[in-house]
Amino acid sequence: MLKYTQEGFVAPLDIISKDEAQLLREDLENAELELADEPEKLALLKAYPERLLPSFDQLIRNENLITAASAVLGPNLMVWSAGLFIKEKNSSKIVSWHQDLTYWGLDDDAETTCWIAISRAHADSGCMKFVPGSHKNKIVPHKDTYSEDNLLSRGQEISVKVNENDAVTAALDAGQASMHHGLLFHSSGPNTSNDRRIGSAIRYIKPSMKQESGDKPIVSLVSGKDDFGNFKIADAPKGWLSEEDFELCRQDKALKKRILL
Ligand SMILES: O=C(O)CCC(=O)C(=O)O
Repeated sequence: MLKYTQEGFVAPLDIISKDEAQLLREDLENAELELADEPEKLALLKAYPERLLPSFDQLIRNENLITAASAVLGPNLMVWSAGLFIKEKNSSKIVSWHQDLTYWGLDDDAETTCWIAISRAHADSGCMKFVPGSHKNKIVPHKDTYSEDNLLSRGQEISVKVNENDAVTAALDAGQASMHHGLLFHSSGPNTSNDRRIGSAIRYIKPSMKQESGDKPIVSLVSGKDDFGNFKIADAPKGWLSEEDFELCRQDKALKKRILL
């Protein structure tokens, strides 16, 4: 993991086959269809696929992902979030330059994101771009742009100069992942292709991390053990889109709304 230490990311990592990624996509798209008339539940599905679909619960526990995340964080791993970043075909949606750990209210940087492509994510479909070595910065100033085309909730953006020429494009085929440090400068452009770009951003943390507010959001314990009790460990989903799991997600969303910066 020398490259990760020096540059703050690695890509691409082969995680699952294209066929397995296609099965996940079908499961997700069936769920989207099922919830087409229920926007509140659809939003929860996008924020919490691993809580609502057993197939995504299996994904966050995938051996290849655990091996990659363990190489930087050690054997004990929790998943703090696995939200979906979806750019519809021919969409102008982007993600502005940002550092993930700016907003999450976590007390340390023992976190890594494995972003797994459920469909192809190349430059034309708006894959991520990383500035190598930028994770060696502390958190730099960000501003809220509230730009409509931004997939981030408030259009958060780094307000110091980011040199685009230094950026590296992380193209991924379906089933591949990138892994990036929580302080790395990263962004992504529009999807000019004729297919949806779907990715799950799986945030692995060490159990020693905690929310600065002292609150305990729900997490999945996916490897090893928790000796700290800083988070509420949730069970695997009760079923496919179960009401009980929706309720758990609702409660967690309300908590995070209060504690995220
Ligand atoms: O999906 C994207 O384009 C951006 C995702 C991202 O910023 C992240 O996973 O931290």
